[in-house]
Amino acid sequence: MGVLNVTPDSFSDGGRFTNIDAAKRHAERMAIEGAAIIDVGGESTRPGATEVGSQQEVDRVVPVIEAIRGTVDLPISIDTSRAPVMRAAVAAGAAIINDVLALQAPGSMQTAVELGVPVCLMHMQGRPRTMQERPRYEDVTGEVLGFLRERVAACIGAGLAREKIIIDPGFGFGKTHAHNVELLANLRQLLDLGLPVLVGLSRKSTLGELTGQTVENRMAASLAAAAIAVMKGAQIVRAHDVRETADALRVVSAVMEAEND
Ligand code: YH5
Repeated sequence: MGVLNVTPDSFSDGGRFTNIDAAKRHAERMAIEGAAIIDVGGESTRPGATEVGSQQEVDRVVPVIEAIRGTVDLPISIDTSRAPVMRAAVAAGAAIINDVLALQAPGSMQTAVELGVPVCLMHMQGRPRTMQERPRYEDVTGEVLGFLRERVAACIGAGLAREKIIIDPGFGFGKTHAHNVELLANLRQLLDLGLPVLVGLSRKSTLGELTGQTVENRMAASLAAAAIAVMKGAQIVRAHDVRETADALRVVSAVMEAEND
């Protein structure tokens, strides 16, 4: 899954066109480099990020989805928690909902059920603005697994087919660096739910903490983390550096396929 961040638009039509065109070219590049899904996001979920309105989020993502739908032959996921954005994005051509709030926002569960597309349910402790203040767990992996089990049950209860659910432990979302490392080490526990696991570790601050590298110099750390996650059973890897991640995961896949019994 290649990350396509839709940056805030400039006010001029010229600036807007340039942003949409740049996003389109980036999506095309990720497709060539081996992405299987393009993840379009119009609101920053980074710690401390300020929220934009739903309409503003729609205005950012819809033109980009429309622009890439024709030219890139890959499923597009929409990284959003808001029902109106889910509706507009799916109407524009998105085929997957990627929700860091696991369909807990008002109206989002019903909307996802109605839209009938696959959904990624992610774990987060707290909410983006404050989630990194003092994350606390008795047993991080057990608590993440318990939360995801409850959300999966709630979604199935609301009418979403089990076959349409993907789960994600939410690295960096209300977790200390130690929590993130523990969660990655114990990722196999999430396979208990019998659903595909998606991970997003690319460039995240735990990798900065482990290596001392700035965000633009975390590729090697991100590739190591992606390889570990897939060896522990992850099926989808959300990544910024698609070509390098695809190469790293080709090596992992070959070794996994060669393992005896
Ligand atoms: C995720 O894990 N993450 S947005 C902080 C960084 C670097 C990267 C510099 N959306 C996930 O990528 N969706 C995001 O520090 C996601 N899983 C799913 N399903 C955060 C991000 C990032 C944040």
